[in-house]
Order: sequence, then C-alpha cells, then structure tokens
Amino acid sequence: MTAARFDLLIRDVHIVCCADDAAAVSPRGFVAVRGGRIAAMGPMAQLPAGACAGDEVAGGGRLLTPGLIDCHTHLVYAGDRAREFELRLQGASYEDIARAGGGIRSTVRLTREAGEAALAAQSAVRLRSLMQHGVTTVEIKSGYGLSLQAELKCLRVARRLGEQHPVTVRTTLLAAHAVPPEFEGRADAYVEQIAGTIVPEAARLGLADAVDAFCDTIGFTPAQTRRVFEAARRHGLPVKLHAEQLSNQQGAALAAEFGALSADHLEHVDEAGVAAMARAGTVAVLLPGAYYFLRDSTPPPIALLRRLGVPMALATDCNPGTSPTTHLPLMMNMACTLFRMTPAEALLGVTRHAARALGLQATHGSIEVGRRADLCLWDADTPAELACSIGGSPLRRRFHDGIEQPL
Ligand code: DI6
Ligand code: FE
Repeated sequence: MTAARFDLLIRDVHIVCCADDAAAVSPRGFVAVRGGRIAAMGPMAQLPAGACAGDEVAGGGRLLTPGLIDCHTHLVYAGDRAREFELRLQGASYEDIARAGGGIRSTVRLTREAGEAALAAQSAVRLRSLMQHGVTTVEIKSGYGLSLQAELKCLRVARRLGEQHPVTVRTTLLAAHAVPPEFEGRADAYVEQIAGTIVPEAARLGLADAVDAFCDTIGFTPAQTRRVFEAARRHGLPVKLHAEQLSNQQGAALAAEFGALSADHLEHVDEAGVAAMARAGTVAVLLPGAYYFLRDSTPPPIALLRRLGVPMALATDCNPGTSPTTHLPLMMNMACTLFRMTPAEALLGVTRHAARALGLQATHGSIEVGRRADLCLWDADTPAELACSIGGSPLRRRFHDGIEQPL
C-alpha cells in the first residue's frame, strides 16, 4: 500500500478552522492539500504514517487560519483625498464636502480620466497590500465611474486584477454610489440609466457578481434603491446595500426584502431592520475603518445583532474618502476596540461570515475537507493575539488555492 501523497502538507500548527461560531483553536494539527482543496486534516497524532507532499511546511506551533476575506472594498479608483481629510480636520463634515461637489464625485473625476492601465496600476498597489496582510479573497466594487463606460472600465480592471494576482476577486456593480454631475438634480433619470442600461450590460458581459447601492440622504432613496434591486433581480444578480451609515433610511429592511447577501455599515439600523436581516439570512458587514475615520460616535448595535443571530462580517471598506486602509487585521482590532466585538467574532468576521457575505460559504471561509485551500500562517498563538496588534504584520505565510505565495 502506498502512503498518502499530497501537494502540500502543513504540520504542527494550531488550527482555527472557523467551521462553526466557536472559532476554537485545535492545538498541534496538520492540514493536507491536493488539487487546491483541503484533502485531510486533524491532530498530528492522526497524520497517516508515511504521508508526504511535494511541499512540506513545518508550522512551528503557530496559528493557521482560513485565508482572510475582505468582503467590502472600493479599491479601484484614481487619486487620493488627502485635501478633504485636511478640510475635515478644519471642521467640514463628510456630508458638507459631498454637497459641495467633493467627496465621491472628486474621485469620480479622476477615475473617469484615468486610462485602464493606469487605473489598474494604482489599484494593484492596494491589492498587493491587502494580500500582504492575509487577504486571499476580495470583493471589489465599481462606483467611481458612474457612467456605463466608466463603470464597465472599473469592473474590467477589477476582474483583470484577479486574473493577474494570486487572489480571488468578486466584483460588485455600485453604479448607484452617487449622482454623477451630468445628472445633477435628475437622480431618477440616472437610476433609470442604471436599471435600464448599466445593470443589464454588466450582467450581459459577466462583469458583475452582485449589485450594490448607497441608500442615504447623500446617496439614493429607498424607492430609487428598489428600482436598482429590481433590475438586479431581473438579471439574476444578488444584491448588497450600503445601509444606515449616516442615517436610518430603513435600508436594511429593504435589503432583507430582496434576500440581500449583506447590508453594510449599519451604524443607524433599528431593531426592525436587524430582525428583517435575521429572517432573510442577510449578513451584517461592519466597517470600523469608516467609523473611525469619520469620527462617528454611534457604533452599530452589536448586542442586538448578536441577540438576533445576524452573522457579523468585517471589511476594510478600502476607499479614498472614508476608509483609506488595506489592513484587514487592523479592522479586527478596531472592531474589538470600537465596537466591543470579541477576538473570536472578529476572526469569524473576516473568514466564515465574510464568505457568506459574498455567497461563497460553500467553498471559502473555513478550513474543512473539500474547501478551497486558502490559508494563512501567523506569528501568533490565539485569535486574541491577532486582534490585539495595531498595525503590525504578524502574517508569516499565505497560501492561495493550495499554493504558497510570496509575501
Ligand atoms: N460609503 C462609504 O463609506 C464609501 N462609499 C459609501 O457609500 C465612501 C466613498 C467615498 O467617500 O469615496
Ligand atoms: Fe463602502
């Protein structure tokens, strides 16, 4: 009888498999990979005698987690917004700046002007930084194009970034991010353009995996959001929503009504909204980077989300205006510090629950036999040690699809 042969064997690691909501650490285990999938795992004592692999990794008793999943980013954009950061330090609010034609629209100007290669090059810097902090799957939204051609350009850039880097990219069409200048005062006409042209084209070209909208006083009304969601439904695309970030628009309930994968931000969500999400199985994506950067003081209702059993994911919201970060482990720290989540919840938020927020829960986000072998080895012993660090980089090794990738 021949001994089991694998492509990759990681031995002597503390494993947090994130297969259930406990996020327990199993000490001294192994994970074996074949064909990009997890083929076997267990305590070291159960490693089949004579098992060998093309690539063997001695884990040295460190922590092995699923590869991290950043389930909400706007990382394809041009330029920066440091000037607006200064204006806010002088007292202007995010809403003031947006109403004066800055904010999202200032990034739209630069993103529209940028050629596809230049846009890809600027965005790739951010993508590589995310990967260096442990990300193996990332969601990338459009939303700084706001015209058919510019939105498709952003989605193409996102898709191409995924083809050119060892990371899984899921794309989301966010044409309903802001009203572009040429539709000033005619938001409904822009929504018609989104529903009648941009969603159908993105769907036809296979460029979008989901559709999102920004439902808020400086974004779109619930009625306009509904029109975008109906278009997504007609074209077979799941929806997500920027909901209740700056005010309560009952967006979470609207998202739940459409069976949304996630409702994101949620600082101002009420109990009815959370209850609707719980019934629909909609994930709460919490974005502590934006909360911190805007110096918000109303955290999302963590205790309520917990009590009603809504899964909580965490993401960077990587964008130039409200969360210029590519550091997902830092978001774990902020979720614990600012939102009082536990380190175990924070880890589940960037693995198991983030996978669900992208509809990838059958294949990603946990270490289980048959799942994708996306894995991170950390210079840490416990999830608390990961969440405790502010801004450091405890990642030691990163595997995507069963293949180790240089950091
Ligand atoms: N909410 C956010 O936090 C980002 N988009 C959104 O709808 C901010 C985007 C930006 O300011 O550029
Ligand atoms: Fe966002």
